[in-house]
Order: sequence, then structure tokens, then C-alpha cells
Amino acid sequence: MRFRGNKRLASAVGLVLGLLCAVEAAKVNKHKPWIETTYHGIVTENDDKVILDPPLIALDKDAPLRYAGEICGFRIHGQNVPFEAVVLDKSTGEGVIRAKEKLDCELQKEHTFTIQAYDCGEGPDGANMKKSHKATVHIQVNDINEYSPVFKEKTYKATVIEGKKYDSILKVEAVDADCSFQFSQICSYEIVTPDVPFTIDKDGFIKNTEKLTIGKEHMYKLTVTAYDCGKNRASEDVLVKISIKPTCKPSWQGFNKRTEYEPGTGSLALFPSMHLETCDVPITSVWASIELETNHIGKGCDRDTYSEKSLHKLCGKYIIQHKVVPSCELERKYCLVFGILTHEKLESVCHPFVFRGPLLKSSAANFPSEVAALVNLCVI
Ligand SMILES: [Ca+2]
Ligand SMILES: [Ca+2]
Ligand SMILES: [Ca+2]
Repeated sequence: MRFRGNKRLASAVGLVLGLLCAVEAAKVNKHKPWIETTYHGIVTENDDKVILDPPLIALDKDAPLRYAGEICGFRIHGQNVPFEAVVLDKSTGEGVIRAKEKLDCELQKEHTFTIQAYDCGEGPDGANMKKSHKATVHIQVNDINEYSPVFKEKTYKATVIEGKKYDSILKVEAVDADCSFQFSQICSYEIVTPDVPFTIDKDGFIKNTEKLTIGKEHMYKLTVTAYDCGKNRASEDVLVKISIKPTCKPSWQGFNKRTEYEPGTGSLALFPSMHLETCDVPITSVWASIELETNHIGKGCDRDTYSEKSLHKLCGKYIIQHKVVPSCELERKYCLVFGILTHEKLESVCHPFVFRGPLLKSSAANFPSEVAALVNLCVI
């Protein structure tokens, strides 16, 4: 009897111990949670919801044990990370990442940080909690088309010559502050003003569609707008002024064909304000031809008999002081002219004077000094 009684007691003690061991085993947190190594997320500007790939799920091999097999949280590492991660379901380890504040793609397009999951430990106090490895999270901020194109200039101006067809008269340009190519790229420009003989291409180049005549309009005023590739129109349209100039012909301007001269009054500048209109075309060389002619009856000359001394007195010092020096072919032509003037045979003086030679610049002010001297000669 005693023996049997002892045997029963031993069995009961063994059962209690076994149960105690089982409870103890359940408390032990053997495994740390596991997460992926990399996550990629997308969040839209001004929104907090991050779409993550793969989804954020932490696994723990201690599951389904309470605490040790449950996920209690995620921890984010990094400086000024504008995101937080929260657990949606402790037992499945499912979590979510969301933005803590409004994100601005124009300020920062991408964010990178690390994340770590931790389990609930061995009891309600979280003792002996275990952490997973750190996973890297890359989050891209998607753009919203918040900005409209803005023209770089307040107005644009150009001048065209009538009767000419241009490949490009001028270029307008707008910019857009959005962060993505789609919403910051200018997809098209448009001339808003109706019925004008101009077109604009997608790069902002304006050209005329027909030859322009000054009789119709002296100046065209066009209103131009721009659209980004998200179809946002420019916040302000821009004014483009195109002036039309009459057809230009290169010529000498600003001189009188007839000059009155009173004998004995010394030297007289014949072309004091003459200038050469070059019409803005490239100049390689300029030639000038000056012809002086006395308007005497029968074009004769009543000074044929004047002595050189008298001539000097009448005409000033230039005639006498000039020396025949230049040797090159072209300059010799000037010299020939001077030769006539300085020649003792005065009948030559009364012939028409013809000066020919190259001018180096496009203005009368830049006549070679010899010619300038001649132009200042008195007409006898
Ligand atoms: Ca665990
Ligand atoms: Ca935009
Ligand atoms: Ca934007």
C-alpha cells in the first residue's frame, strides 16, 4: 500500500514539474524577427500613404507564442526621416510606413533610411525583446503638377524687314518649377492672338507665315502662352512685339548733291554729316566715288589763268602742302587726283575731280586722311 501510495505521489509531482517546464519554455524568446533586406516605396507629394514593395511583414519563428512570437514595433533609423512605421497586426507582423509630414518633391525627390522590427519579448513588459536586422528602405516622392510655366522675360521684341520670310524671328522661353520631367517640361507654346501671320513651334521659335509689308502693320503685338506636359497653362501669357522695317538698301546718306561756294571763302566741308547705311549686312569692303563738278556756264573755268600762288590763296593750304607719297596702286589714285590739283598746269583744276579708292570703314568720318583733306578742299 505504502509503495503504491508513493508511486502516485511521484507521478503527481512529475506532472506538475512537467507543466511548469512547459510554461517556462513558452516564456523563452528564442528567435528574433525577420524582415526583407530592401524595400522600395512610392509616396505622392502632399500625401502620407507609402506604397511599399514588398509589403512590410515581419516574421518570428516563435509564433504563435504570445509575446515572443508577436511583433510589437518597427524602428526607423536615420537623420530627419519624415516617415514612421506602425504595426497593423501583432500576430501576423504586418506593418505600414507613412509620411509624418507633407512631402515636397521639389525639395527632395528621394528618401533612404533603415528599418528594424522587434518582437514583444517574453511578457507584457517586453523583457528580453529581440530585434531583426536593419533593412534599407528607398522611397521616391511622386510629383504633383502644382506649378505652371513662367516666361523668362516680361516681353519679347524683334524687328523684321518687310518682304522677307524668316526661319526664325525670335525665341520665347518658359520654365516650370515642378520636379518631374512630365510636369516641368514645356510641351507646347501657342500664339493666342488670332489671325496673325506668325506661327510658334514647340521650342518657342516664332516665324512669319507670309512676307510682311509695312503698309499693313508697322508692329504686330502677339500674346503667347505655354503649356507644361501636364497641360498646365502659363500663369501669365507674354507679349511679343514684332516691328517691321522698310526694305533696306546699302547707300550713302546725309549729304547734299549741290553745294554753294563763294570764291575766296576758304575751305568748305562738303559732306560733314554723311554716313553709310549698311543695313546690318556683313561688310567686307566699301568703295567710295566722289565726283565734283563746277556748275559754271559751259563748264568752263575762268580761273584757268590763275597762278599757283593765287590758287593757294583762294583754296587754302591743302593743295600746296599735300605730297605725293603713297606707292600702292589704290593710293596712287588719290595721288593722281592730288597730282591734278598740285599740277602747275591749272587747266586741270577745272576738270571734274574724280576720287576713287577703298574705304576701310563704313562711315564718312573714316575717310583716309588724304581723301578727307580733299573733301575739305575748296571748289574752285
Ligand atoms: Ca521572437
Ligand atoms: Ca508644372
Ligand atoms: Ca510638383
